[in-house]
Amino acid sequence: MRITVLLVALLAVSVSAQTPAPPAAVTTRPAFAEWLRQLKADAIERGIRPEIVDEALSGLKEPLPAVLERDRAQVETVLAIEQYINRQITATRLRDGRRLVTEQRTTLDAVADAYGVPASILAGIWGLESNFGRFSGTRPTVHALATLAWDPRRASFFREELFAALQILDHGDISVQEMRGSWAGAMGQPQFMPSSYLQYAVDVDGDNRRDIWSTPADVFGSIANYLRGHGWTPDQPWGLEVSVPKAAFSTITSTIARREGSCKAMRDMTVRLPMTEWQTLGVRTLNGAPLADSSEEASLVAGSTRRFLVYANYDALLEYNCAHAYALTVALLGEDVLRPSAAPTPIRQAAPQPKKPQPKPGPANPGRRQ
Ligand SMILES: [Ca+2]
Repeated sequence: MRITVLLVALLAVSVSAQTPAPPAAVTTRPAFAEWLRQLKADAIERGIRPEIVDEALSGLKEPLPAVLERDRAQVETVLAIEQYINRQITATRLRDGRRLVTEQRTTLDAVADAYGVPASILAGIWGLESNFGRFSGTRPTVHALATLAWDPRRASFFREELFAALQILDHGDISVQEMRGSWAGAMGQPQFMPSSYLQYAVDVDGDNRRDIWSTPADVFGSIANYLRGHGWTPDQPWGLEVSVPKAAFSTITSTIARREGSCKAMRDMTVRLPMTEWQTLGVRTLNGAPLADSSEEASLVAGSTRRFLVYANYDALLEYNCAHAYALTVALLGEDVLRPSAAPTPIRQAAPQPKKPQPKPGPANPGRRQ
């Protein structure tokens, strides 16, 4: 095997949006009004109806300072996978999540059945992205994207996202006023960037609008469709938490290769091996039982204290946001909120301090959002 070291995975996020950019060519930046005039002409040339272009862009007088400030804030936070999980899966979030998921259970189950993506995964993403539909950002998307498209730092990326947002408005899915989300243009309860919306948002309730802002069926369907579009195999699990004795972990770390990939999280997991091989290496279920026979191959993902065997479907979660902390929290949060409330939540182990600084997990996947 080519690489012989398994990184003991601290939280690792490969985030182009959080990579410091080269010095901006501020001197060549046109005035916002002048830039906007050209943008409007380009949008019309791309086929957006002039009245939509006018409605969406004419009210914009200046870039949004708060958006520029957020974009420049390069916050480095030290968080291990376990710390992130513990911070996100709180008693309050579970209590509220159980209530909100129960309210939507029929819709959630119907979408889960239709797409072959477990309700727990849909609930986990819903919970993490929007606190189960309660908050999905209040920034006006067009204004935020226009600000970031005008700013030279990542202008071409956000310019395309801005045109995608105008396409959505042109189609009539949402009004300019209602099109809101994060400071970086991630929209609605799934926090889709406009380009992801165009590709993956779906109208499940049949009103001819793909409403990821306030229609739960469309929210769940769009998340499920995104995962299917990124390789989720229907009716297959994501993975499971396992126990790995110290000596076995040491052997695995020194002998099993890591995967390759453009995203750091992909490189912070082992290659896939048959479950029988993991069994031979000493990996067991959390309560020490032998691993179930499975034809699926799995990779080992290691936090500071917790270990997980993850199947191919886990990759689709990394496509949503390429960080193990994110993907594991989605899976665990979803399972927790769907667990009957009488059942105790597994006790989380206290997370030790990580060994080195890592970027904060956050608005991440360039394919989906920034
Ligand atoms: Ca709809």
